[in-house]
Amino acid sequence: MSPHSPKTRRASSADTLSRRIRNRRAHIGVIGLGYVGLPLAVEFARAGFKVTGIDLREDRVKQLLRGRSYIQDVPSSDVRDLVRSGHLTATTDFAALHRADAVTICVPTPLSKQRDPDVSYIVAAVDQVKKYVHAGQLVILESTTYPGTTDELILPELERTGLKVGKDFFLAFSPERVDPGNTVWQTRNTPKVVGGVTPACTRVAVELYRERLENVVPVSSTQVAEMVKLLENTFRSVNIGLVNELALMCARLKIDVWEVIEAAATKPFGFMPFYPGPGLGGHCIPIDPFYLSWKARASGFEARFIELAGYINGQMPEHAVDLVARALNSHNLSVRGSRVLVLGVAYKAEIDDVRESPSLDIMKTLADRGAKVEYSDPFVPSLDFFGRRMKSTAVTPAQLQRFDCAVIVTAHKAFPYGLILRHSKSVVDTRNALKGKRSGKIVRL
Ligand code: SAJ
Repeated sequence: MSPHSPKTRRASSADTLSRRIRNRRAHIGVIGLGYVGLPLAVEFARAGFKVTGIDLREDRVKQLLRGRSYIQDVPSSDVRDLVRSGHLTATTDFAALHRADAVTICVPTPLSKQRDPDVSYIVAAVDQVKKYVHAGQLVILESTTYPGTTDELILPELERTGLKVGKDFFLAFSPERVDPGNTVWQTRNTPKVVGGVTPACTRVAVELYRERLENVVPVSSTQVAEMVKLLENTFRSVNIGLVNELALMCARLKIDVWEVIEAAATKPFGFMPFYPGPGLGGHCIPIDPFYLSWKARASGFEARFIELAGYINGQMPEHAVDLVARALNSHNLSVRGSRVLVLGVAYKAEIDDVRESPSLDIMKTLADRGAKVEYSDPFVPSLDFFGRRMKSTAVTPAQLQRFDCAVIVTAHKAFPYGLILRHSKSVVDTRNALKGKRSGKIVRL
């Protein structure tokens, strides 16, 4: 084969990049330093790569350069050591991508007000990437999005530079699988699915991740990789919707749904327990499935499970408020004028993130119906609640006695549940946190 044939030239870009990856000479850019991007940047830096994190938020960049982490799962000591050693740096300037051999995009993918995918953060990131994309560079999108985003939205923009994918630059999708607060499964040991636009794209992306991550799973295309993530999160949303509907059924049938699920979970095969709750929080499960149903609708298909699960899960905060109303009514009180303490505002236990938290919906509905609402959350000392600065109320006997009802919305381990039951007039338990406790004060979901 002549040294100048296209095959040789094509291999030279991929081989050059592979070599730079193998000898850790590759410089990695990570766009978006949130709960996905920062752990990823730290892992690549720990592997010995020079990593430049890029974020629009100057406060985050400054904190990182001072060796401080703002992500619960990333210790500040790690950031400090990696910044000191020169393996990790951060900037708001995208020009840093000029020297990047690999760029990962880890930006938010929320829903618009019309509940359609909002890919504006991806578009803004790609507008920057395409200024600096060069021969031998690998670009990977990690943000959860609808199947087709990488090939339909990113690829054309990057090829508009005249560079050819799979020959000059390489493009892949690899879904993030971060479970905030999970101390067992973290970025390094969670299997990583990767799909490239071309086989060469898949190969170099797999090689990069394999330098640090324990288990990298190549798939045949970016669409497959995009769809894998949406299946994972739709699976959760639909199953949570199923048990939430079961909870509403069991309430009418006077059956303890928690006992039903606990007994069903003894089945050693073919069953996976999910638990009812006051609603779905976080920036993934309540949102990602609607990226899939939007894409399905665009191709003339109605994703009914997704829509139905979204409807049922969306009803749960209102159901929790109805339970509070029932608890108050049993003391001849109405919601209007009653004092209610919401226990837990993070969207799930043991974390500090309040995004899309059902607690906020519950607090808003209670306040709209005239209740005087306070909250307590050991992970959230203060909260900006519809323009009102709120502080977490301490859970003490004296404080509990100030309220007509306490509602457990996020069951942090740190809550003193015995004390809460003893000193509250009534307790609504939406998380089975008072499992096994018998008291006329308790109203259970
Ligand atoms: N929830 C229930 N019942 C359940 C499980 C969860 O009501 O049985 C609620 C939670 O309280 C929370 C919401 O659903 O409000 C989301 O819970 P989650 O456990 O899915 O938490 P996330 O969104 O932080 O993490 C998920 C990952 N979780 C797990 O795999 C356990 C995973 O789906 C994704 O890797 C990640 O989001 C993501 O980024 O997509």
